[in-house]
Amino acid sequence: MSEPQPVYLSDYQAPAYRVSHTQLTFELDPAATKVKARLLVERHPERETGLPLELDGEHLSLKSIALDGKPLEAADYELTEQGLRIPQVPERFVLDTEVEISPRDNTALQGLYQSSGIYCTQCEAEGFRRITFYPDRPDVMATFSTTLIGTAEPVLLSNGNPVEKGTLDDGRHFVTWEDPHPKPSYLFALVAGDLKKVADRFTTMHGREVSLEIWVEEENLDKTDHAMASLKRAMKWDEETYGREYDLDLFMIVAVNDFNMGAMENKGLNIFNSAAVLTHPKTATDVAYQRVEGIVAHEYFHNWSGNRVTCRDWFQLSLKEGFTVFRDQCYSADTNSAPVKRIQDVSFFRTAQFAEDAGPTAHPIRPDHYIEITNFYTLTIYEKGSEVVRMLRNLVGWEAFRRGSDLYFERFDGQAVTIEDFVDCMAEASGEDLTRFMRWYSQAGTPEIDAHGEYDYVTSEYRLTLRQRTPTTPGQQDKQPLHIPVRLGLVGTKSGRDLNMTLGGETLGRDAVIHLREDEQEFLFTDVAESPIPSLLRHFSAPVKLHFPYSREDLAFLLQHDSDGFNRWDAGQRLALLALDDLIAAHRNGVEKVMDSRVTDAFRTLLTSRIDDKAVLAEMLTLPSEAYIAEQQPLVDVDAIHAAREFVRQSLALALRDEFLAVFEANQSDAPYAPEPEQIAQRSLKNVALSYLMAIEDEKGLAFAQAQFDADHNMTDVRHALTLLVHSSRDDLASPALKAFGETWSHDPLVMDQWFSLQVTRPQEDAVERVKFLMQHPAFSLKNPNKVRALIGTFANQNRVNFHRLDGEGYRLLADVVIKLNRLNPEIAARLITPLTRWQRFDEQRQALMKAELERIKAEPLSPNVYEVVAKALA
Ligand code: 0A1
Ligand code: ZN
Repeated sequence: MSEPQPVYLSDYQAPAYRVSHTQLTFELDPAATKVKARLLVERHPERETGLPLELDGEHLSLKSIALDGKPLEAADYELTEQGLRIPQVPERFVLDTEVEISPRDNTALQGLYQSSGIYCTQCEAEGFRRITFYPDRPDVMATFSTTLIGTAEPVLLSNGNPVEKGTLDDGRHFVTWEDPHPKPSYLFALVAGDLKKVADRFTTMHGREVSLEIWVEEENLDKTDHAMASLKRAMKWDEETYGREYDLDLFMIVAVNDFNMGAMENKGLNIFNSAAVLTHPKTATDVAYQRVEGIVAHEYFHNWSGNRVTCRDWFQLSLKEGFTVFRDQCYSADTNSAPVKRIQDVSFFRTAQFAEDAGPTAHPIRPDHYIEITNFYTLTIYEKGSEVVRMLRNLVGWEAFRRGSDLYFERFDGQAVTIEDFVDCMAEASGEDLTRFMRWYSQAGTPEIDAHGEYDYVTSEYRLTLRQRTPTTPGQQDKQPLHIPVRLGLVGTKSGRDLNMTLGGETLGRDAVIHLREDEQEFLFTDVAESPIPSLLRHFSAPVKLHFPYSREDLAFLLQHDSDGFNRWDAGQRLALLALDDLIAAHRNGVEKVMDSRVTDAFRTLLTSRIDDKAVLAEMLTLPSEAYIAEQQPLVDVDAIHAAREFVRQSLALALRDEFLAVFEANQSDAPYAPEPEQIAQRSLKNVALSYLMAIEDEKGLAFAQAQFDADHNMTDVRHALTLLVHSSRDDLASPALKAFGETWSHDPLVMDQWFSLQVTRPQEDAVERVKFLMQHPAFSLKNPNKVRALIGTFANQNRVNFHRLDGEGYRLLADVVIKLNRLNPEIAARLITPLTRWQRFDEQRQALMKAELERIKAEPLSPNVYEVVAKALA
């Protein structure tokens, strides 16, 4: 294979031809599906006449082709690996093609494929070209009419509304669907197979009735309630919050077992990874319930932010994804505990997105080139994109933001647009100058702010200096200063209250935002009544790293007194990190580890003071993860980090055993399971307490864990108890529990995913061997992305001590899987490599081992997906 070539944003041109209407007919067959396409094509008004027609097409076998009804001769067109080219076409014409494809053999899960016998499609980003010859780019928008012909299958679904159905002379069934909304090919979908539906209704803000349907395999009919309830809440929320109403008579969700991502927003026919729809108290954890709610909302919200207004090209991906993630985060915050949602989102973001931004695949929210677009469905495009939209909302204020959003949807309805178009609407609606703000979209890397402050007792002035720098990233040496909104308060060291802030004669109040726009700025607060400790970057007001020389006493103080719940939590995290730093150093130097009593005292206060929000308390009692601790270290020492964190957990458990016991006992409940915020909070607090007790394998803790497993009340509790047993040294308890669980749930793939994950996160030394052993399990399959993620992905990303084993076996295992998957499913293979791409962060010995595995992968004949990631990692 020749080296794959990048595509550049700067090369963008409007398409030479556009398609006004697309008519498709599918004769479904596992190995030989016939696809007939009739395209109504016309020259793009902005492009010159006489250009050739170029259609994308991959893995298609062309059976016939005709232009305006006349079959084309072989000399009239050219077929290549990438598609079909007709050098001479009229200004307007009808193109008919017929191709054959094999859904059964499609293991890449892009285009038309089969999942557990069900036909389904995934067309974003460039999957439609595996279905028929087409200008497969988002700025070509057409109305679609689709006829599905199936042998025995009565369920034949596509976008829009069903307009005709019946039986053909040969006994086959057909259904014709019409989608009146012009859409790009990536939003096309079809589903056919033995599925059952759960139906409901929604009345829109203007009184229109919409049928809601969730289609699943029969055995999952009892697992759709939560997704349906979430969908209705999301529809209502989008009307109330953004004034967005649904625009078809029918909205369908389909659950499939084999899916590369979480879900897909195809117009009127969202296709979901079954893991992102199905829930039942006995099979899904609280985390899964919340994930389902968020993803159902996310896909639904795309109907406007993505479908009605779409992206001009794939460089604009964050236009729809950043905005839609922001919308789903706000929705989840409104329906659950807002402070906890923010803590969890930020905690994940700072661990995973910061690592991406600091690694060899770092890219701006709007990249300027790519080899394979599926590699760009990243935390940067999605989550950092959302943080930037959040900053916009905060900069202009909610009301102007809403006006800007209305303007955006009105002005660009039915069009394919750019990130500038979106930001321009916000600037227009608010009157703000957002020119410098746009740099957030083009500059990669996480900005760092070095802050320091000085209080002058004589003048009562507080001088805060902020300096920003963005580290260089691959291909981007020079960084410009960004516009960084810093939300802050000055907490009085005497009163423990937020002090009034006056800046340049202007009263800001007790909680305000200051704007850092230059490399360095000084903020002089006057009339500061007492010496303050600054509480900076409240609510994580910008996606940056903030350095401030807080003492441990400062942090303990903020943990108690900060009026901002988010920063109170963050003060606790910073305090724990400082203690962990010392312990990591002690471990490396072979010195005895000593627990910092300030951390123990802070935890004691938390455990004994009355905090109303139990979910926030549970977060505060949770130490930073090993991955997040690693993020803070100049060089990652996985063993020292693990040892230090375990030492802190055990020291806390020993010192506060009775307090943890009391919290555990006070929060047990046998109320019927409900995925409601109060219950979820109570369970998480109880389970955090149990984790501490199990860190020292306390007798009572062990008994509680066993009893919680045996009680079999709900999956959250069962899974947590089982995980604690399996991660303990008590194989006598763990083995029978694991066996019983595996047997009970062998029929349920989503529960088996959890069974795999909790075993391969075991800290014990045999983890690599266990992964290999489980790969032979009948429930495992390399062809199923959920299984690969549950077993291999979880191991490589969450079992840090074992993945980074010094004999290199963890790395070798991952590389072996990547090499196999490269042929089966390049998209999943490319994603799986991530932990190996972070080799620069480790010691020389591990660096060498990791690079050797990357080189071994690189020597294979590679898909563009894997090639792009490996080439960047080794550049
Ligand atoms: N647009 C979907 C995510 C998605 C992207 C690519 C896919 O296949 C390659 C599948 C789904 C979303 O944001 O939910
Ligand atoms: Zn999305």
